[in-house]
Formats: sequence, structure tokens, C-alpha cells
Amino acid sequence: MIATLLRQAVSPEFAADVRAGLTKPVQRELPSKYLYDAVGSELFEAICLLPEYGLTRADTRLLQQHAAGMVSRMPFPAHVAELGSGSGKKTRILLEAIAKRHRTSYYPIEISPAALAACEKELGKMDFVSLVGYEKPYLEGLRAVAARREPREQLCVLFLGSTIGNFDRPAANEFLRQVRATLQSGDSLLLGTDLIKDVEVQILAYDDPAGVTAAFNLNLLARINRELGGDCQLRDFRHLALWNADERRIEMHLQSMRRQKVSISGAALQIGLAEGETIWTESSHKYDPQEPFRMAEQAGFQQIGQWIDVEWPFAQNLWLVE
Ligand code: AVI
Repeated sequence: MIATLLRQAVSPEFAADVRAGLTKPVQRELPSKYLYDAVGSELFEAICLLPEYGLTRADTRLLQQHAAGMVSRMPFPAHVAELGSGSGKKTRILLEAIAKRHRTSYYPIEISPAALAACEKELGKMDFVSLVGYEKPYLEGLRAVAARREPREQLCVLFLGSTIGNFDRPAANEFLRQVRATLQSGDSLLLGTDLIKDVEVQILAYDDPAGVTAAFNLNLLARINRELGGDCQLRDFRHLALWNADERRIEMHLQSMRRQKVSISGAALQIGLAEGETIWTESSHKYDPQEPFRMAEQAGFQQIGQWIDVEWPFAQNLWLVE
């Protein structure tokens, strides 16, 4: 009774996605966006500090070393929109470089209210930067930002941290085409892409010995229990990180350690899992350095700059709408 009262109202979208994903015939799946509830977002912040996960540090280093050079190639961005701002710490470096040249408006676009609040706290009081947050899905937020500017004011879109890698390649291309469709000549996109590296290094980045990534992945089942009245026994699942060489991606799965039944009342679902069967929860695609140039062309941009970190293969790519 108390547990029922404490449980949050069931989100119909979450329930429908869980139901659709867990009843897929060949490979069960759960959409990776549901990894980021309040607990998952904190665990992701912890992942970014792990010695094995060099991605965030490489992303930040490149901004620290090259922000001025990046900004000098962008036609004066009066507006900066960021897709998935997170805490906003990395963005400060870039906004400081822009604010040295001129005043700018910054629009973090986030579906997580907690992340948006953290970003507003971090960046809300910068000189020469005014901040307006959008709690919306990426494209919806971007369209709203594009609609509020004056005709000749340029917009720079930031999509950092290799979040593009969490989309399948065809979906990433389509997403980038849609980003392009909201932009006009002289607008730019700064895109972070994690590059292919030694397989062992990649696996360790997603299966760290401290078990933080495992907790991040397993929290998805805990979230289903909390929000949808599921009865998943977390100790009967384990975190798996695999390198899929054909698709050039790390895949995270939750593997059932025994034959078991799971019921999720909020999704009107009961399923039987075989021993060893997996639920696929996330893909992180990795790129070769030339790939962003081809992606830019396909989406209708021109790549005008690329900066690669020397310690951890990761690229910042600057694209321009000509
Ligand atoms: C947010 N995204 C780019 C991270 C990644 O590397 O794919 C999410 C993550 N998953 C496990 N570790 C980190």
C-alpha cells in the first residue's frame, strides 16, 4: 500500500516503450533515453570521472585547447543552442571564448529538468551571456530557438560528448538532416564524436571495474520497478558490454542470469526470460576520423574543422551551412 502510494504516476509513454521493447521477437530492447532518470543522470556524471572512461575528459580538453580557434571559424554566433547540455561545465569554456568577441544568447535544450536546473546554475550568471533553457526534445527545442532569432543573426548548435553515437547510423544521419533543416546559411554545428580505439580500452570504458556503468545499466530495471510497478530482481541480471565490430559500436545489454518471469503491472506485461538472454539497452557508435566529413556532406553541411585529442581518440568537428 505504502509502496503503491510512493510510486510515481505511470508515464504512458514509458509504459508503452517498455512494453514494445520487451516484447520484440528476436532481441528484446529498452530505449537508452530511459537510463537518465535522477539516479541514472548522477551515475552518468560519475562515469564521466572514471579513469577508464576518457571520453568526457577528451571532449573537455579539446574545448580548453581549441575554443578560440573553433569560435574564430564560426560566423559570429549571436545565438548558441546546445542539444543535451548536461551540467553545462564543458559549455562554459566555449561560451567564454564567444563572449570575448560579442554578446550571446545561450539556449540549453534538455528533456531532464534536473540537468537543465544544474546547467542554469552553472551558466546562468556569465557576463555577456543570457541563458534561456528549453525543457524539450532536441529538435522541438531547436525549432523554437531558430524561430526566435532575427533574420541575419547566426546560430551555432552544440552537440557534444558523442551523444550522436547513441543513435544508429541511419537514425543519426536523419537526425542531422533535420538539424540542418532548421538552420540557415552561416549557421554552424560543433559535433563531438568518439573515435574507434583498441577494443579492450573501449570495453573497459563501458564495463569499469568499480561497477559504476553496471549500476547505471541496472538502474533501468530499478526504474521500471519504481515507476511501473515491475518486479525485476536486479541480482538475477548482469551488465554486459560488447564490441560489435560489424556495426562499430559498443552495445550495453542486461543479461538474465537464470530462467525467470518478470511482471510489470504498469505496462500490463508479463514475460519469460531464458537463462543467458539479453535485453539491449544502449549503443555507443564509434567513428573513424574521416566519417564525420561524409556525415556532414550527407546532412547538407560542410566540415570546416576537426580537432583530435592526443590522449583519447575523440574528435570535435565543426560544420558550416554554406
Ligand atoms: C551519453 N553517451 C554519449 C554515453 C556514451 O558513451 O555512449 C553514455 C554512456 N553509456 C555508458 N557509459 C556512458
